[in-house]
Amino acid sequence: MPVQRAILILLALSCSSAVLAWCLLTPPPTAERDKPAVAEKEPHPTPAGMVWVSGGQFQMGSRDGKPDEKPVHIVELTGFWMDATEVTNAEFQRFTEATGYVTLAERTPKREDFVGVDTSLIKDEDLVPSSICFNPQFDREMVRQIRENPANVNWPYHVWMMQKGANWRHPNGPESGIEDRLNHPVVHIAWTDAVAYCEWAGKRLPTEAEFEYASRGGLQQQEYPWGDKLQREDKWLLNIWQGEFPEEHKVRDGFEMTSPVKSFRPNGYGLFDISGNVWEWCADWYQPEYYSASPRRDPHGPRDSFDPNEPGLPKRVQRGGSFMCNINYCEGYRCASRMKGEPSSGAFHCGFRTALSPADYDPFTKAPGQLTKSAAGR
Ligand SMILES: [Ca+2]
Ligand SMILES: [Ca+2]
Repeated sequence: MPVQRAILILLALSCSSAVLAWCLLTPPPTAERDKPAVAEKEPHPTPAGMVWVSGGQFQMGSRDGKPDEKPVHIVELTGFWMDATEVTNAEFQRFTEATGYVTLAERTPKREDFVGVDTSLIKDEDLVPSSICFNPQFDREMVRQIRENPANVNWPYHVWMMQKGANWRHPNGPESGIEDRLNHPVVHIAWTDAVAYCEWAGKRLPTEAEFEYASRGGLQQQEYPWGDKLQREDKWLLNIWQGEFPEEHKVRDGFEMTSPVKSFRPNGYGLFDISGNVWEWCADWYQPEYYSASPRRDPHGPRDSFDPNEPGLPKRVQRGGSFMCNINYCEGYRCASRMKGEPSSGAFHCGFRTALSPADYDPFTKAPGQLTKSAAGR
């Protein structure tokens, strides 16, 4: 599979490896609720399908988390609206029907699309539309042997595959469809695709700080959107993977892959699946040490990206984890957990939700996606 885009995705699917970050002035975790820095009332009627997240300050990052989650630092945010759910197949279908937009996974890649690899190694038959899926036929013995060495942090790469014909209309390949998944989150969405949807809808992707603030639902320095325990009385509160990944999939939460949005209770801000179900793109570039330099007020991420695992390859932030996340794999569903992905790559567990600032409200009401009743009714 000498396709760089596939490699980029596979690398992005792994958890962040060890990178240097400083632990400075780390406040102790508390169960206090965040206090608004400035009392902000919702300035306009709530857009359909969104919730108002009042501005305030919070402790971003994790004292005990991975290096790129440190240091914990105070961030102050202006209020914003955020979609209550991940963008669904039905919503994305309205967008493509209105615009004729074709996602990157549906387009035939060209050799020149693959930068930094020997394109002569790419076979003609591999230059077909495709996207990343889980490979249930992965070599279990090989994966077991690789995992015996803790230094092999890239072992998850061996359980993914480039699936020809996989895209948002066909999540598992050409034989699959979305007719019975219209209320599931759209998947196989590249960052570029998500931005195109946002522009049509008159909205934008959330910043990484907005996503974490929203994910915490008003709680302070808790592991999950509802508190510090993953389960409540043995009940699963989100769609992730139960069992030892990747050999054992117990599906205790009832969903082997995506779940219909709103299948689980929302967090304190009324946001559904802000942890689990599918990964969600953020606007920011990714840099593991950004927290050491982040501005306090409304941070928008670094000017460019840097991933020490793949220097020179651009990466945007992904948040929230997916139905593939597990405690022995990535724990992407923790509020502070960070992920990154190459912007032209999607996968069968990657989607997004949108945000909107009060300052953009008037242009939003005039956006193409809001001028039709069906689009406004999300
Ligand atoms: Ca599940
Ligand atoms: Ca999610």
